Amino acid sequence: MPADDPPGDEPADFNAKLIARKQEWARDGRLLTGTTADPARDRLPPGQRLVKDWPVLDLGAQPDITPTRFRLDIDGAVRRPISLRLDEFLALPQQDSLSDIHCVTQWSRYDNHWRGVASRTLLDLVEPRESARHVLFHAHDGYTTNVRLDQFAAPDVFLVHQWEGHPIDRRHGGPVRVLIPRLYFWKSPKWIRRIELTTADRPGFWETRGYHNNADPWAEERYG
Ligand SMILES: Nc1nc2c(c(=O)[nH]1)N[C@H]1C(S)=C(S)[C@@H](COP(=O)(O)O)O[C@H]1N2
Ligand SMILES: [Mo]
Repeated sequence: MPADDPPGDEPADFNAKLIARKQEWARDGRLLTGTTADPARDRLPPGQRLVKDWPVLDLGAQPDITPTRFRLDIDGAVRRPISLRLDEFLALPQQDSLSDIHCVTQWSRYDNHWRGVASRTLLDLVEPRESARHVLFHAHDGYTTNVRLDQFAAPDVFLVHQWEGHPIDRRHGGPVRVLIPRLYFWKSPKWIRRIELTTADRPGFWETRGYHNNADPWAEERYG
């Protein structure tokens, strides 16, 4: 652990060794195959291998978000900011979805069954301003990650609370995490706390540590 408090938004309680190793990977361009693939034809992105289990990866804090502690704020460049309790979130229209996971550390997992609220449903509630172009996600462990608003608004993007018919457990970001299946999985924050719509792009935790801002697995946008 660093001697000084981490600045600003950064996690107070994180795995410094893991972060240093992943930053080294980015510096060295580890795992790059130098090829690209067509998502319409190639289900498995370049340089990925399939796993059957579901690995756990995070900064090491794994906060315990009880229903009492749960809050989901969606604010920033919106006309109607909202702040939802867990019961209010669960009372929104729910959808089932099926998608694959692609993690930048090279594992992919096919056919995950999810249940949750579509990003579209949430965006319709908050009414983004015309100036809104980007999204910055803030999680309970201090983690942040950024995507473009059109990437968040895609029809396969959900805030999920069930995986394979069961509540998502704490290690995987329960009670509620974001799911953006067509980007590397670091763009899918666990223990989501706040979704901030912005006019300017603000890079998140890994994006400021050598990881690609866009993170398309088929273009192998691992680092950059
Ligand atoms: N809040 C939060 N979300 C996070 C992370 C994190 O450290 N904190 N790690 C990201 C990374 S790097 C990955 S690969 C995935 C891993 O999710 P999993 O542990 O459910 O497989 O979560 C992403 N979302
Ligand atoms: Mo990751």
